[in-house]
Amino acid sequence: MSKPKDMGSAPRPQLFDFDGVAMINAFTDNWENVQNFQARPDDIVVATYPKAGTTWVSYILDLLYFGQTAPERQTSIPIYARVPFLEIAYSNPDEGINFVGVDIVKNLTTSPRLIKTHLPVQFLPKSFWEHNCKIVYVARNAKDNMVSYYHFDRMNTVQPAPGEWEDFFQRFLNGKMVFGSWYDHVNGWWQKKKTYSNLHYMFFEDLAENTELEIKKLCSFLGLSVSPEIRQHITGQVQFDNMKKNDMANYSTLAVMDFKTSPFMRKGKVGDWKNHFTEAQNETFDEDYKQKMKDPTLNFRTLL
Ligand code: PPS
Repeated sequence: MSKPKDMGSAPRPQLFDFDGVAMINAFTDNWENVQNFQARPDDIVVATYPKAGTTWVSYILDLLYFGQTAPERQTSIPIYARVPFLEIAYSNPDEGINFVGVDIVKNLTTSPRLIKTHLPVQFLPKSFWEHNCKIVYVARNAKDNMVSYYHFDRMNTVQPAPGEWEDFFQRFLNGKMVFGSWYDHVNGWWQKKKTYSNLHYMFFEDLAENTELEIKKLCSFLGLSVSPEIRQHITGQVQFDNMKKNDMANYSTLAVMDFKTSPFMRKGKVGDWKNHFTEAQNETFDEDYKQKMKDPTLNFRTLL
């Protein structure tokens, strides 16, 4: 797939308020079909705020379920087709792109279906709850999440333009990001976990610290029996450097992303915020964080 000719100057979408959550058209245009989506009891949802480790966990899930039985899909189907993005509805006829997440999920022939969403908890289609589907939520500390999102908005032409870092920083604190406030998102899903037992809440930082242990916990949640050898093998396959050079996992096949500006697999680190935040920004951030994050049971690590 070729890159858009005028990628640098392509018009960027505008944010608007959607029931209290900042959104862009690409994620609301197919709203009714998304909300009426019919889940199956064995569907597995991977839910995240953007840039929290969605692709990492999607790839782990795909390997756990299909790595042994359908190894060919690892070298032939991009991760975004194996684990479709439920709410996306984006088309660009010039580039031959027509992504309607709901339809892509419906056309999956594998079982279970692995489904990606960035929806805040209150927007998840109700059929998933009714069928008591397993949900894996991945959260990443706000500072690194913000930095990753900034670089993503620079390189992804279907996202709003990030503007200057200082402005982006402020917008993130104000929750004016696509899919809304990080604070509301991670909190909303955390509160849900208290009443919905089929929700496994993971942290990017834990995955970075001990990937194999996190895979083990994930298997236990999913009820999967996976041998230590296979678990170790998957741990190797999903290391950052391996995913970065894997064209079926690194998004290099998507024309709307400008890898010359920033790669999708950028650094994959905990603590990169230190290279972006000024001291003043860090103080502002920490003060604001205390006001917004009141639940003492939800703790993030910003360094390992
Ligand atoms: S998206 O667009 O919301 O689906 O993006 P998402 O996949 O959630 O997040 C992308 C960030 O995750 C990093 N990543 C990884 N880090 C470490 N190890 C592995 N295997 C890995 N895979 C993805 C990716 O590099 C992005 O983070 P940054 O900090 O920008 O590098």
